[in-house]
Amino acid sequence: MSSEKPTVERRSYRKIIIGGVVAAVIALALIFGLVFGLRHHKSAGPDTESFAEPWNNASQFLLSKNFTITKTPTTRYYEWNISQQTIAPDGLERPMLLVNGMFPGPLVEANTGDQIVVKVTNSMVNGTTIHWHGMYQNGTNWMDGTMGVTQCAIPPGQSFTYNYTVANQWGTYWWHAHAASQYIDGIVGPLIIHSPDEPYLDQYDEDIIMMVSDYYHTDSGALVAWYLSADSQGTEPVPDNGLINGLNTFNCSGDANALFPTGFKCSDGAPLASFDFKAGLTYRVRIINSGSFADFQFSIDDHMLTVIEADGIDMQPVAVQRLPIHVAQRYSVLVHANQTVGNYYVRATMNTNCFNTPNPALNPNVQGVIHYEGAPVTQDFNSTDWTTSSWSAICIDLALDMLHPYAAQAAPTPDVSYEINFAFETINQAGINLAYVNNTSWSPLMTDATLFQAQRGVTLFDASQLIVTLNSTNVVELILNNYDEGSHPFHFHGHTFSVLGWGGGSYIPGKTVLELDNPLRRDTITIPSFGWTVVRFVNDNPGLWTLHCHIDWHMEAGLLMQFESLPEQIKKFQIPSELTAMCGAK
Ligand SMILES: *[C@@H]1O[C@H](CO)[C@@H](O)[C@H](O)[C@H]1NC(C)=O
Ligand SMILES: *[C@@H]1O[C@H](CO)[C@@H](O)[C@H](O)[C@H]1NC(C)=O
Ligand SMILES: *[C@@H]1O[C@H](CO)[C@@H](O)[C@H](O)[C@H]1NC(C)=O
Ligand SMILES: *[C@@H]1O[C@H](CO)[C@@H](O)[C@H](O)[C@H]1NC(C)=O
Ligand SMILES: *[C@@H]1O[C@H](CO)[C@@H](O)[C@H](O)[C@H]1NC(C)=O
Ligand SMILES: *[C@@H]1O[C@H](CO)[C@@H](O)[C@H](O)[C@H]1NC(C)=O
Ligand SMILES: *[C@@H]1O[C@H](CO)[C@@H](O)[C@H](O)[C@H]1NC(C)=O
Ligand SMILES: *[C@@H]1O[C@H](CO)[C@@H](O)[C@H](O)[C@H]1NC(C)=O
Ligand SMILES: *[C@@H]1O[C@H](CO)[C@@H](O)[C@H](O)[C@H]1NC(C)=O
Ligand SMILES: *[C@@H]1O[C@H](CO)[C@@H](O)[C@H](O)[C@H]1NC(C)=O
Ligand SMILES: *[C@@H]1O[C@H](CO)[C@@H](O)[C@H](O)[C@H]1NC(C)=O
Ligand SMILES: *[C@@H]1O[C@H](CO)[C@@H](O)[C@H](O)[C@H]1NC(C)=O
Ligand SMILES: [Cu+2]
Repeated sequence: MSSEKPTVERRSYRKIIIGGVVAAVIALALIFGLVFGLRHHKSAGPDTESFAEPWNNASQFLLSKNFTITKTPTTRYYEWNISQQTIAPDGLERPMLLVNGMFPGPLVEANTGDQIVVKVTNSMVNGTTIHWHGMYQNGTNWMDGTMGVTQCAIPPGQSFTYNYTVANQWGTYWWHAHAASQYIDGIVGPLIIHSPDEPYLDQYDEDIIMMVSDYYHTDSGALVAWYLSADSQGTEPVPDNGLINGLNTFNCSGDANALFPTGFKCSDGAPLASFDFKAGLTYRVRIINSGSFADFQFSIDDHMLTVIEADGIDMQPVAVQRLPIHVAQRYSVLVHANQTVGNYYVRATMNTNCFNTPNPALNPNVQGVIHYEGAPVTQDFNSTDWTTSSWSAICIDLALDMLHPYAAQAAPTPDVSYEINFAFETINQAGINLAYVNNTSWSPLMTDATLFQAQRGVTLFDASQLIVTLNSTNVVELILNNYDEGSHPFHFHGHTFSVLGWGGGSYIPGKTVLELDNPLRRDTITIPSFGWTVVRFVNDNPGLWTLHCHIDWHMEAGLLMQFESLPEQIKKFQIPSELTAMCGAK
């Protein structure tokens, strides 16, 4: 490869042309309003004790001490019904796509070795799938839940039962729809795996989840239609708000100035997520970025965060004041409740520098509340942000040399190395901006899955599918080159990869210094703006695995490729007939 990047046209700031689209969205909003009979949202006010809404199960984010962490396997059985319902996470009522009427959706909690069985009934108008983000699915690739890759969508009115065993992993994961842009509309939830082998089990008293995400008031289908039209000129939809565990407040007068005004019914003063702390205890806080676009900087006023886990891999402890967390990444941090009894803000601040345009409705400073036992119950208090650590103006991960896995492993030596280049280009006459991985812009197969094709022995896939076939169990190196001005959080299904290095500019093989002794391992890594990232993985998990940007708008624009791992083993898969039958169903 060359040591210099070719010149790429920058996606400069572009003024958004919304005109007709806004009108269309408002019309859509009115239709939703009429059809789904918006109810009046009663603001719960500042009282932290009464913030539970019927659709928000706050208790599931406080992991129960009654859960037995054991090596004796069991089956965890769940029944889910996904439907469209109108709720108001931040006070503004909008139709969302919800599992069992809950937002965020139900917690899945299990031990390593357990079987997870989830019967999913699709009561929506569109087909859907559920992906278990970070699960290896070793030997059950067809349970990965990736539409057009490992299955066809579960048709409206039908059910499908996901059924897989968790092996060789524990930690903080999540699940989400992996069909079109549906997860943006609410189909997300936490997935926590425990094990008696976890190294930090005896170092905390309580275990809690904080899901942080960006949030849109407009149905994602309408936003995708705009994004993939010439009107957007490649500018991603910018969120209207952000949420912690599905909650935040919104200044309703902002809706009129939003990039996409909704006109929906709205109440000011919706409550923030609140967490009760007891002085002297230590909390494991599991932070999950379940959003679709924004990179956050996470902090808790006056409380240090000791990072102990990244994407399911235990880390050697490292203390930070602020933690950058990009889309689909997870961290566990230990927090000592050792400050004066009082109230403290949790801050999840969106890095708006990484948006191409402002959204006047957006307050990027998303907050939650840490309420110490004995302090007044209020959401109106003064605690101040850290002043001793600076803010990263660019969207990048924690420096690589800060994160070292607890179970040290040297980087595996590669048998094969692939260069993979990606960029956004406006190439077609319609002026639509699409994403290309080595010149292929992905779009999902709608009536087949590449896994099923591989099983049938297909070797020449559709031109919309960039698939690298890996015939043998060996170590694969990927040199990922980002020819775009944005940074992109890339997720690899079915694996954790070792991250040997990343940076701006070009990677020069043999010259750029890589971390080989005990590199970071995780499943989602941010590839910097006009930069590179080198990862390696062991190709020992048969199936069709996607490697894609987890900014959902970018995946919709085609920023996805696949690996066909061990095709001879794929041919021997016993794929349940219920799964293949869904490809024909209408
Ligand atoms: C709320 O979460 C808890 C803990 O996961 C669970 O036991 C309970 O069934 C949930 N309630 C609802 C209404 O989903
Ligand atoms: C946990 O177990 C205790 C004792 O068995 C019981 O009293 C309590 O209700 C349980 N808590 C939950 C959340 O199930
Ligand atoms: C799923 O939810 C929808 C909407 O609430 C309801 O009409 C339907 O009966 C539910 N189906 C099942 C199988 O529970
Ligand atoms: C997947 O399973 C194969 C065969 O049992 C095993 O050799 C391999 O180590 C497993 N990989 C992972 C990531 O668990
Ligand atoms: C899940 O799969 C296992 C085999 O891996 C099977 O024994 C079990 O019956 C399945 N459970 C359901 C509910 O489908
Ligand atoms: C159904 O899918 C279409 C096409 O992707 C999309 O425009 C629409 O918004 C979706 N409807 C719902 C309710 O999600
Ligand atoms: C909401 O925004 C309006 C317009 O910017 C402003 O006048 C008002 O003070 C804000 N309300 C609150 C509660 O912040
Ligand atoms: C509180 O704990 C943190 C470690 O999490 C430590 O750095 C800090 O010094 C402690 N502060 C007090 C007041 O004990
Ligand atoms: C917070 O500080 C402001 C400005 O110093 C003050 O007006 C306000 O009363 C304080 N609020 C509380 C709850 O202490
Ligand atoms: C991607 O393109 C580069 C440059 O042409 C080439 O060297 C590389 O082999 C391609 N990678 C794949 C996976 O096809
Ligand atoms: C992509 O296509 C362009 C134009 O056809 C060509 O110049 C370039 O080399 C291709 N890049 C890759 C990585 O294949
Ligand atoms: C993988 O195996 C197939 C079938 O034997 C062969 O056609 C192909 O060239 C092999 N690919 C590589 C990269 O070795
Ligand atoms: Cu991206």
